[in-house]
Amino acid sequence: MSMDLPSGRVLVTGALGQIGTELVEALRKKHGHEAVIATDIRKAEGCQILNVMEKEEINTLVVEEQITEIYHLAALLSATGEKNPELCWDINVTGLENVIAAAKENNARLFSPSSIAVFGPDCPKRAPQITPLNPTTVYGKTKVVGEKLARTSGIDMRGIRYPGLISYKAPAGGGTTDYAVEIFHNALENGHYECFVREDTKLPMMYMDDAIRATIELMDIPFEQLSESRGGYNISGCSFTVGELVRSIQRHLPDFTCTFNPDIRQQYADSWPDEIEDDIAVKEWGWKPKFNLDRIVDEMITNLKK
Ligand code: NAD
Ligand code: AKB
Repeated sequence: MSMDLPSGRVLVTGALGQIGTELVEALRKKHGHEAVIATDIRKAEGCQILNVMEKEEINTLVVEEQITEIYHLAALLSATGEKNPELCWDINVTGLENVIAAAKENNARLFSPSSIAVFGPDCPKRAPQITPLNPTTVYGKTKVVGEKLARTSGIDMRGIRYPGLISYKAPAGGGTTDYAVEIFHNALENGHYECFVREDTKLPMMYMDDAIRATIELMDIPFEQLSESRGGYNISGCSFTVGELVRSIQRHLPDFTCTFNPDIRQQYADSWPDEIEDDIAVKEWGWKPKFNLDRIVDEMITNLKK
């Protein structure tokens, strides 16, 4: 198992998504532009095509590019995943197994995100790090498998149970927490948003800057310092209801209105915790968020207006 900190080249899968768009930027700043190979199943400038279902192609790329660190972001999120559970399992579990195989064969370190979707309705509303994981969604189940693989695969593999992520550089990718991104675009473009979960729905959320910093900080910690929780650390950002989000947006846009028309995503949201207990991440690698609700709203409105 590799116990060293990175000194080689970095591969990112799913690089054109909500997280990849900003993580690639941050990794290129850290390691240099040429050292970071961005890949996705979709085509874009500066990004190579790589389908994570193609095991041999992943291995060939890792060998040819002398990859020593992989950030595996290719996945289907909860809302898209529940519409096509078999595809969700294939991409999220088989795709991850393919990436683990390439990492193992080439002694590369691996970051693979988990999610607050690992928790189920039996979890306390303030979710502890260590608690039974009984998610109701297929998406959540794939993330529980990912965390288990982090403990059993025999490689240096790490992850974070990201909360819902809020950002302005790329659209949210088909999750339940997408309302917390869509609401800003609708507020600015139409002055109105019809939300697909109830006003009192409260979920753990985080601004993308915090999430990217957490990812890089976690990967910088010596392996020996991390415990069995390394496959999916709880990290907290801030928790708020949609009503609180609306009122914070109205500080900038007093005429903004929001109506509520819950759909199937309400059930997924109701099965997840309201808040996250992140004592283990704080203790093991010093996690501390910087953005609260009002600061996130200020950043989102200012940047989207630009
Ligand atoms: P996203 O949907 O925005 O991006 C995923 C990317 O993967 C897309 O660009 C897509 O084209 C690509 N992709 C899909 N199938 C692929 C395949 N077969 N091969 C290669 N690429 C493929 O997702 P995201 O929000 O950037 O999430 C990245 C990771 O973080 C996922 O594992 C997700 O579960 C996790 N996560 C995200 C959030 C969030 O709020 N964004 C929260 C918790 C966990
Ligand atoms: C989703 O809503 O599916 C994601 C997540 C919390 O994993 N944002």
